[in-house]
Amino acid sequence: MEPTRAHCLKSHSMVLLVLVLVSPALAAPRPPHLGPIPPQHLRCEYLKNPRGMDVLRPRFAWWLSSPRRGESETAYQILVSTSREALARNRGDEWDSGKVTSSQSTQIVYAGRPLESGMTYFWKVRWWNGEGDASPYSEPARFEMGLLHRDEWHGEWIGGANLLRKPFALPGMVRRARVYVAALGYYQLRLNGRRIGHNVLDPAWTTYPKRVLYRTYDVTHALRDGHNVIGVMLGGGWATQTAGGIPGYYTAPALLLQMNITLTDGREIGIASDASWQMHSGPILRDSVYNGEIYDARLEQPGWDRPGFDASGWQPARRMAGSAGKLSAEMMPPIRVVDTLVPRGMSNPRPGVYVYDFGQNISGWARLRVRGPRGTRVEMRYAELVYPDGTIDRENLRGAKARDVYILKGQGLETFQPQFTYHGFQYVELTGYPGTPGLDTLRARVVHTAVSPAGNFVASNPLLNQIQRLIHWSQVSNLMSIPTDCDQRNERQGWMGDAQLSAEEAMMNFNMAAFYTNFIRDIRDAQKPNGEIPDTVPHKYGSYPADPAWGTAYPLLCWYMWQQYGDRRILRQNYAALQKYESYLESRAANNVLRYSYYGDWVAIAPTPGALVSDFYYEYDTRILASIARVLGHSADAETYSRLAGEIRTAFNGAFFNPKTGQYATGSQTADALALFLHLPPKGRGGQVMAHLTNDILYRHNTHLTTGIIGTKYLLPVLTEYGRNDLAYELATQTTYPSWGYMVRRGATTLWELWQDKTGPSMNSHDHIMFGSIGSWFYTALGGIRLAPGSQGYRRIVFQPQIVENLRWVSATLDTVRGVVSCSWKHEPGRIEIRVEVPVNAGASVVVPQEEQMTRVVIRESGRVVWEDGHFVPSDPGVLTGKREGDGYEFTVASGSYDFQLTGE
Ligand code: RAM
Repeated sequence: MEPTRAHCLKSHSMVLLVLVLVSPALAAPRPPHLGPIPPQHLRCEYLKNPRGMDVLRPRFAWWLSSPRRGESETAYQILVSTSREALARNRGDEWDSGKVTSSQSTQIVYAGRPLESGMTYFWKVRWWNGEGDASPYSEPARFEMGLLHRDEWHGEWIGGANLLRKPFALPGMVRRARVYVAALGYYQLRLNGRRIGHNVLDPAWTTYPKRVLYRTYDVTHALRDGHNVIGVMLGGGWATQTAGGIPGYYTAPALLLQMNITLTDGREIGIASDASWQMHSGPILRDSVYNGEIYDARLEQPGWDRPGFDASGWQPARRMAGSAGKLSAEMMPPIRVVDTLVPRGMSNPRPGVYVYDFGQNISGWARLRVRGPRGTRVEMRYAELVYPDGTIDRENLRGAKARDVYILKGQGLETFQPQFTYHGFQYVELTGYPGTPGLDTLRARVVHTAVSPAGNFVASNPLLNQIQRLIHWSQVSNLMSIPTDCDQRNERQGWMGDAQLSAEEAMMNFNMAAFYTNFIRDIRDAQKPNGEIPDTVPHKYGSYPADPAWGTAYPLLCWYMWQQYGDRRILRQNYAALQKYESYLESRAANNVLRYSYYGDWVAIAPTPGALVSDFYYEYDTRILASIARVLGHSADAETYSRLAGEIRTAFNGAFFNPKTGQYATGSQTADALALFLHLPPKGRGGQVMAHLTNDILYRHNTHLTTGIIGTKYLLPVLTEYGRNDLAYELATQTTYPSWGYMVRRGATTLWELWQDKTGPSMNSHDHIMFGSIGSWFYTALGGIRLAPGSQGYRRIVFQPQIVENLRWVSATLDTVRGVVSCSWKHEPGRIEIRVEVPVNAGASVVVPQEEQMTRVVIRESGRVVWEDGHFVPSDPGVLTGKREGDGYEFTVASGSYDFQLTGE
């Protein structure tokens, strides 16, 4: 029984006894209790309990947490078994790593018996801390393999119609059943009248002729002894969509399906797609990513996906050529309906025309509720904007029809939502509605790849929070199995420039590891034998070879995967292809200058030569490749690439630096900022370039930026790095054109493609993520969370918040591969507080800045003095060292939470 207050008051001696028992200070030292790692902190290939993997040596990861400071992992043990029971008895019959002396808690490569197709594996892990205490084992987690060999797929590609069905009988009860589904286009899977899974717009868009992804579903409980029916609805998706003038890969969608069933008596039964399936055209008259869906409910086939249905009007399914490409497991979060929005208002600008405002620009579709006579045609048209008279403005959708049509069957309340399209919109226009619609007639369904949030940034200036919100929404609405440029017009492509510029922001705000792992493979799939990669992946729009500022997505995404997640494997897997890409760039350079360019500093206000932008990335890519070579231990290559990078640097300065004026090329902010970002200016000239840059911002442009998407990514980080964070902050919080604040003031809920609001119709998306690159600066500069130089995966962190005069506080948190990393600060005259959190197995330095005229500085950490009279005061557990550093004080700390307080006069 816990001692209660009444007990304790009984007598003095009793109080003492209780104190001795409960006070850690007085009690004899006991080994700390290490709890088991909670199941939500276990990952396999970046996923929680993944189903259907085809990585033969998957990687495990776990996050450790401990209330104690300076906690570290010194060893771990992983057990993997095919049986939960064996695992419960601590038997790792597939793999017992034994006690491995290591401080690694991520990227631990499976090294057990070969993993087999379709098998489920259970695993658990325990760890030892610095004192040698072992934690209990975690709860078991699981992972399941997909079909590892092509010959395990017994079916054929079939299609010919929107609806496909296969009745079959099972001679017994089911112990276990899995369905593996691949499609060219989109599918919805049904079994015995029930929808299977929650994925929509599946599978991911890939270069289908090269690779098609499949998903794995557990359908054990959807099957029954006796008659069963599989039903599949097919949509064209990207398989049939004409885009950028290039026709779809195929003229019709196709399905490849394999169902593997084990009965309770051990019998194995396989069902696969083939010409014995039945097909019917069904109610979807037309579906297209850009143009929406036309659905005639009168053509529904009630009961088609259940046993007992009369399929006499159906035809045998058609065999399709399908794809000869590789079948790979889809190992990233699926696209899902992640939220449902209620309209904020409804207006009736013209007779019979109703316009719903959902208050937020999103990707997805509307859900309609309607009652009315059979054959009534209701149309929903989507828009990001409205005209002053309240009608929808669709000029910026270009050729996309972006509408869904529902034709009523006339049977009471009917609900409809499209399945094989999506739209980018804030407004929906409803016409043809029988009667007067109400607010509850429409809901907006928010649809995108269901990545989980990983970061949080809040500050005392509401404008920053509004910008953060715009970034969040623009980012998610542009995750549709690939990173897209926009979600509304007839484009929605995997533009690599947009992808590379937003990747760091995305990795801070969301868990992107699995998503980018897939996209990087897509890039590799798109590479030509001479090393070229395209502007868009999968390639539809733009050119082969990519503009170098777009192609750089390949090396940069790989490198960010290493920095953010410590993923060495991705570097290894792509190294040869990256080298080929580098050789391609070399072949296009003359005298070490790479000049070819199509877009340059895209959508800039002040011009910068495209050649400068391309050559900047040539240097950057070469340098990154040298770093990758170093990580992989290819030291000769590292030497070669470093040398080449040096030569490019010299040539860059020769080509673009003006030693008289101390500016690069046109002297645009982008030109100067790019050079400064890579420290390219000749020795001793950096200050002059920086002065030219800040003058341009302050005096020529009245504290405004003039950068396009390329310059914007680097401008603020450069200002911060070179000591002008105050100016970076002014740009970040500017509210007049051009600025993020201007977008906010004009009512934006997602970021625009252009700094200008409504300009010409052709290039005027109101949901592009490119300018969202500022999001990483929020975390690294204002939030102050940075990787220590040379570190990866948040093993060593530098907390160096940039304390801005007009900002009272900031709070930034990242869920990293190692656990939670956070930094929050607040300041008032004479006082600065910084709280940080460092995960187990990590270490950090905390730079506590000082206000300019402060004297007699005292710094406390959790109330204990750590700096006084100009000296570090050791005593505080966890705070290891302290020294003066620049304008501040730098402390090194071990893992744990710290609360620094600087006071001064
Ligand atoms: C536009 C895209 C994209 C950009 C390219 C160059 O069409 O929307 O944002 O990367 O052009």
